[in-house]
Amino acid sequence: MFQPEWESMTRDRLETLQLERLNTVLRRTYDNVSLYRKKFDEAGVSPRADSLDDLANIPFTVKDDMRSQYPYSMFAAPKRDIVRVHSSSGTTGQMTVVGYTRGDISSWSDLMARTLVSAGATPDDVVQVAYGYGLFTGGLGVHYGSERLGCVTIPISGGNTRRQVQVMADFGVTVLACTPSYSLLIAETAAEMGIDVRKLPLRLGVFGAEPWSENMRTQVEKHLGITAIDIYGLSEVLGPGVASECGEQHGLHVNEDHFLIEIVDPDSLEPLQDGETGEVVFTTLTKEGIPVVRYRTRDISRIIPGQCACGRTFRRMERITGRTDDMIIVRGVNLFPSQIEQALAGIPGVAPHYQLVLGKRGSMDTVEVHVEVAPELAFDEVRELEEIQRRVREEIESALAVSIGVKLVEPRSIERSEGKARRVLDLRAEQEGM
Ligand code: DLL
Repeated sequence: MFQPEWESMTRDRLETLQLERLNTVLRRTYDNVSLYRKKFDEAGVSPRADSLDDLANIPFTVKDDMRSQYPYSMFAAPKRDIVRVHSSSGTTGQMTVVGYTRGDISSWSDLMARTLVSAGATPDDVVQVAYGYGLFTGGLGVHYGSERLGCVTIPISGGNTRRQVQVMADFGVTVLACTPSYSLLIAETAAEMGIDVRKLPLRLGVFGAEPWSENMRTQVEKHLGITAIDIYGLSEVLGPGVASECGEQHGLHVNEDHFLIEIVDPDSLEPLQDGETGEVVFTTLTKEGIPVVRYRTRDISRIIPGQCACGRTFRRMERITGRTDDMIIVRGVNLFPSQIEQALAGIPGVAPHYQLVLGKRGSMDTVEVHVEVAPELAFDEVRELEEIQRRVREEIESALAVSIGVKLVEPRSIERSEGKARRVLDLRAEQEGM
């Protein structure tokens, strides 16, 4: 399923294909979705591109556009052609619905098979799909790709972590698919059950759906004894299968035959060059049910310049550092939870479990990092704890140029997640006026 005829295309051929597909999508959205027709007309642009550069004149699409069209008005295919819906996982506000035609499900399955292959999976693998099944795209997305590749596919979904461990051990699981934070909970639970995951046949993890740092990867690889691969996607654009790492573990190849990627300045919205960091914007090139044009993801990344050693020519997106809406501003300094995670790297005595707690003192916003101490450390070793606390504070200050309160908390006291971890706990509304 490595498809060199697609994945290793020359830039010229790829751009010719992209332009052809882009024109089909522009026409399709203009003709079938009133929101796009209105946006294009108001901006005075025709649904036609003579070159890929013309994309820069086309209006963006944002989450609120999708919300305003809830549930079905963004669909570009008649309802009788839609065979599946999913929904975005946003925790606040109106949810958004995305629809897939039979053709969409087929290309999604192919893209997910491609994702698994580039991660290093083969039809001989046994894949435990511990992403949630349901409206979330993770479970069914990976499931269809795994079946398409021909793996033994275990649709266990998220949760019931002891059973995850049992199944992993009994069924000879070789590939685990879940969020990176959940993989650590599975490893912790296995240890409690007296099972050493590192001694099991498990060899590969396909992890995504939440931001994670290089440090977290090191922890996951160490605790599970596997290679951990980063996979990325979002429901508005497809679900998983938009971009993923190859064995080089150096950037996520964007499936550029199906998606156009742009990086734009989040303030001016001007397109940025390869190498420059900004907001990721996608245009789908093959979706039928719900094509999107210049969708602003709010994810922050950059294109890594240059070719990958694996032979794929699709450009690589650097791991997502955070989302514009997860960004915290502390005394004028912008920071993302994943930067804190990275700063905790290599400090002995702390576990990779942390949370940023936002509060209020009077009218002042406060922020404090809660970090778990490693289980092997005695929590009553006051001197040692003080020393760790000092180091954490110093590391954060030197990496991020801002000083933040640090509180060490007991092992396992930070809430574990079976899906996306909650890295920011916002208590400001509760503490208002305290
Ligand atoms: O999380 C799709 C997915 C499922 C991706 C399984 C990978 C694996 P949503 O629920 O719509 O879709 O959330 C999309 O999650 O905009 C990012 O902010 C974040 N995200 C997804 N993958 C990664 C990743 C799925 N590898 C939102 N690294 C996106 C960092 C990620 N953030």
